[in-house]
Amino acid sequence: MHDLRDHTSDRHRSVDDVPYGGGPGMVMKAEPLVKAVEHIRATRGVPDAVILLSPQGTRFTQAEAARIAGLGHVILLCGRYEGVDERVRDLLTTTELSVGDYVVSGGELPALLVVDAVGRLVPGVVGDEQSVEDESFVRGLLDYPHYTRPVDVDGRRVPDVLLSGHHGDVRRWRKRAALTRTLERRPELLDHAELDDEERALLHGIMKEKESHERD
Ligand code: 21W
Repeated sequence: MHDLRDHTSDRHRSVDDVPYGGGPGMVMKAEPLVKAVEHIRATRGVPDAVILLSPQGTRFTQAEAARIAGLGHVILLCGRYEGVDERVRDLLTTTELSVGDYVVSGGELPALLVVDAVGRLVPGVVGDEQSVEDESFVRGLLDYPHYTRPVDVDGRRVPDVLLSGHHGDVRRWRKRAALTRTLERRPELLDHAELDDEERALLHGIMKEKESHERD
């Protein structure tokens, strides 16, 4: 973490100023960010990416997390106020990322999301590597429902198939449940999901069944 105020030269250690052309709010000054990145280059070497967190960025996705996880040295720049001086983009930034279409007060929490999502892709950070591989968004589907003991919670029972011990049936049930959920909640994900032959067949069946329900 680098405090931008350590890279200011005025008495008030200002990191923001009024916008040229007028208007509400304050703008992050360019020089503290430029000097902070210069300090990091001098002490830590040339970064592989300088990422500006901003509402104007392209969407941060699992694919982008995987790309960043393959880099060695990454700087995340966080803004506050109305935005950062445009020359920070021109001079420093290699990538501009948004975490979604909602407003937060600054880039710090978005940066922590990036750190968390990227960090867990670094070998050794998550104990169980398999769980990272299988993950819903890696394959482009929502996850299937999970259950643990006890079998009955307020009369809601665990589906029998999960107690059956038939591993093939369990696998198919989970695939079907993941596809059903994705179709119901996030159908746009299916446009890009990597489905195997069995999943394609299951999805076909689910959609057929849905059609027949819609008719009656
Ligand atoms: C929020 C700065 C809103 C400026 C049009 C013109 C980083 C963020 C941020 C922030 C405004 C991210 C306006 C998703 C986010 C971030 C602070 C603009 C009004 N509209 N991902 N002026 N959402 N946000 N204010 O807010 O720095 S990544």
